[in-house]
Amino acid sequence: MNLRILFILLYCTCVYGSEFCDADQTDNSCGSSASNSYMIRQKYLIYDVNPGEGFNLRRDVYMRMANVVRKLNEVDEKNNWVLVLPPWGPLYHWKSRKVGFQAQIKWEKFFNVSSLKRYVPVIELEEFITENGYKIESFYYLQHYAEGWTDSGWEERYDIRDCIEPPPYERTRKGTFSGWFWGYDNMFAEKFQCLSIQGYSSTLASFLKMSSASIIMIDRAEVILHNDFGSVEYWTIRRSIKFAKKLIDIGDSFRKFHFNSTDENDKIKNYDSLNSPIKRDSVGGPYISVHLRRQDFAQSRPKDVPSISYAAKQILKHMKRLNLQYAFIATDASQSEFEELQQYIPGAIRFSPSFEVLKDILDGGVAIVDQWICAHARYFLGTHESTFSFRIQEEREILGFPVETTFNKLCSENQTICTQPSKWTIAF
Ligand SMILES: Nc1nc2c(ncn2[C@@H]2O[C@H](COP(=O)(O)OP(=O)(O)OP(=O)(O)O)[C@@H](O)[C@H]2O)c(=O)[nH]1
Ligand SMILES: [Mg+2]
Repeated sequence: MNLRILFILLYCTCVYGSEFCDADQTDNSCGSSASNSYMIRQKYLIYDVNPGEGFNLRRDVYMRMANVVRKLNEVDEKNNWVLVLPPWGPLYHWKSRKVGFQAQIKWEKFFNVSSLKRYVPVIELEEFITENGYKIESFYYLQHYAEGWTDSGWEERYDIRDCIEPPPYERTRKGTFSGWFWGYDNMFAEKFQCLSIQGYSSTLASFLKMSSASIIMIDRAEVILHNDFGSVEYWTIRRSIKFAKKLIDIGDSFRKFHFNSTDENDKIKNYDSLNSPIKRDSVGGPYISVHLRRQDFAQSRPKDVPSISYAAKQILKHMKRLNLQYAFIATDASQSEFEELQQYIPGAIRFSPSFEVLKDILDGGVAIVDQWICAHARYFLGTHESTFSFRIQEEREILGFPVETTFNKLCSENQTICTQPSKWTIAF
């Protein structure tokens, strides 16, 4: 063994414990005994996000994690990495109590899982448990650095560190770690560490590549940044996130019934490819769509979110200019707020599912149907910096709408300057 390898092995043992290997190590002494040069081992990355984050930011974190697994599969020839999809719920905004407790929901309820697999291997947590049981070998709780940036500013780095805040996981009497695993009480981690990290999907991939564990979980995955926001890769991942067919069908029926809007009538393209260029010649249905974010968002950002009457004034102005009779309103507004809006705009319509439909598609499904209908309109107006609005803008990009019909927002009467949203377009 030459000195360099000896040094690296000592380094790995000291810094990470014996579970880590030198990334370049080629013999089989590191890792599970099952691993040898003829066998590709299955490795799993499970992840979770800060419990306070909403549905739409979580979808963005999925993209960052999908990219981690994609990168691992590109560089790690010995293992086949699979991303485990964390079940949905409970989420703060999913308040329809009458449909029961909205938790442990599979991705297939909202998304087309076969389409996700076009970018990266994924498996639902429930199926993962059926196949592999409840044990997580290594758990990393992501955090920033206690001391902040270094003298040279922000730089890419990672280190196992003491936890800055007490994490919501506890050592059990058996020496394992328990915590909130989406309500799966039997789940546990054998090893638990806090990982300070500043970096991108690739940074996390470099760290994970060195682990010999087969089942790894990270929490607070939102700490990781996109490698290249808005790049070709970004849009390839984004385009693999298609909605569940049932939700698309509900959205399409609504469009047809209320606006006689079909892809054919409205010259809307559905690009199947994940990376083909976009033509931007879709026309969209004969209605304006608006994402009118209320509730917590309106309360916490009174300077950015208009009153109902001021929102109505702006919507009407655009309807007149575009010669449109109908306004589809996606909103979390109360019924009384919506009725107030309808007094100003008689052509305002929202999607209100029957109890049977709501029970089936849940609050997450209603949000997706709202986004789908907004995405197919002739013109879209969003709410300032709402992640819900951003997801609609992306959907419209994928459908090939002209940029000027998408990146628009409602202004608040409390703003002196109302800058329109950044144009995060598919450009390649
Ligand atoms: N059905 C429906 N639900 C909505 C609408 N707007 C907000 N919501 C609900 O509120 C949640 C919004 O939360 P986020 O996904 O965090 O988006 P955001 O709060 O607008 O944006 P950020 O907090 O900046 O991330 C959604 O997931 C929905 O549950 C809407 O137009 N229609
Ligand atoms: Mg939110």
